[in-house]
Amino acid sequence: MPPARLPQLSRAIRPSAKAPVRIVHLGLGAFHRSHQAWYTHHAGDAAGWGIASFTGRRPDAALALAEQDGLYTVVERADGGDSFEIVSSIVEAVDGADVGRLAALVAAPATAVITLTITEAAYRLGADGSLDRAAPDVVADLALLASGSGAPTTPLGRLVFALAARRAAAAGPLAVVCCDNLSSNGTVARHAVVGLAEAWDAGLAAWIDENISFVSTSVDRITPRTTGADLAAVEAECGYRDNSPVVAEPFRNWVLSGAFPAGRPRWEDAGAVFVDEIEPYENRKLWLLNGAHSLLAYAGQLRGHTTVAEALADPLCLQAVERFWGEAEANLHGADLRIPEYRAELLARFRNTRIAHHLAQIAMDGSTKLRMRAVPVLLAERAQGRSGEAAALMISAWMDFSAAAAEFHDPLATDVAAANRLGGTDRVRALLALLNPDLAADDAVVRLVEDLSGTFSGPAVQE
Ligand code: CS2
Repeated sequence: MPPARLPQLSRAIRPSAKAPVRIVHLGLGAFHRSHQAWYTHHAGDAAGWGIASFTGRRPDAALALAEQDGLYTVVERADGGDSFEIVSSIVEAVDGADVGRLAALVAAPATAVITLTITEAAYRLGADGSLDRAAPDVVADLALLASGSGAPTTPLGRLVFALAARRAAAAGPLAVVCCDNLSSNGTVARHAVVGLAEAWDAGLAAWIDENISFVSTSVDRITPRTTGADLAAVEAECGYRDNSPVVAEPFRNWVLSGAFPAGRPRWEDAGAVFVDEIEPYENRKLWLLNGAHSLLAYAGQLRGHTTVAEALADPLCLQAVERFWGEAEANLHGADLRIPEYRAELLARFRNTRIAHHLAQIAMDGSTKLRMRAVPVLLAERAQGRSGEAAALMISAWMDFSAAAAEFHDPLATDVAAANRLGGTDRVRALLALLNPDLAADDAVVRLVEDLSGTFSGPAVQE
């Protein structure tokens, strides 16, 4: 007999009716399910907080989840073994292209929170940190919004469209909670959303500014892409077929800062922390965890490694990470940051060989990520009269990788390819300009980055 599928199981595990939709999410992917949906499932008042989760570019994840009534298994993968749990906070899984449904839900007075995991690149920030109104998809969405002749296709275009519906319905304020790995992510989201709205309808932009609270958060849970073997493991252990399980490490962290004018779930019951000042926590996570990830992604692949754990076992990569952490730490200020413990914990998390976290996945969208992970540390080091060599090495590894990789996914891939054709110092300067114009104008930085080229490849490597 084939194993029972999750829809059959759903009747047994949902104690009563589904929770009402009070949260709308954009970016239905593995991380959303291992993080925000997990926290919502574990909130003390979870019965009152259902999530309607929308996909980004493709409908697939929504279709698979909808077939299972929104239910899925979280496989918590520790060094010592797996544990399995069914999460039921997603009550509606929707194709992101269904902008009508998005607008209806955002316009509903019961909706109190909109969470976002739309990727760092989706905020369409230029190297100066403001919305790039010339980006082709931003231009296309603005044309669609202005003519009213079709639905926007970018996550922010869809969000602005849906907020216009909330304004028209006079449904009142709510909170937008940015869960992407950007510093001051609430402020970034506000600038991007208001910037887009302004280019369409100044009245809407003013309404958003007054009524929408943009909450900043630091989110953390390593969640590699689910594989066929993970589906088989769930089936073998749990006795049912789940076509959308998600695998994550046991560690999780969520720090939030900002107002929730229409309420929120009791995420603190699940371990979320609410703070007044988020920047030190954000930078600790972005620089130490994500910074090391990006460094390993480029250095590790140049050295022939595939996963984070493999790269970290290479002394040259480990040394580069430790040095970068040294520079980052010198610029992290704040009480209770417990940096030595945090670093030790990170090494243990990265060394969890049961989590196959692929470097190729982390390497994507490097131009956007490095602006958050390497550039601030390098600028801070330079401002204090130091070289910033370890942060410069991350940038140099990214450049080497961009020239060598068979596949290079990046919103600026065309500009990166054009810069790579220049060669020599011009190439380094042009690539740096894509990350930060000030760095590109600093001859000492350009020289340093150029000199570091080749560190992770060829015989010139010094250990
Ligand atoms: C990673 C993150 O892909 C990446 O860029 O650095 O997804 C990282 O795994 C998460 O932020 C961990 O919380």
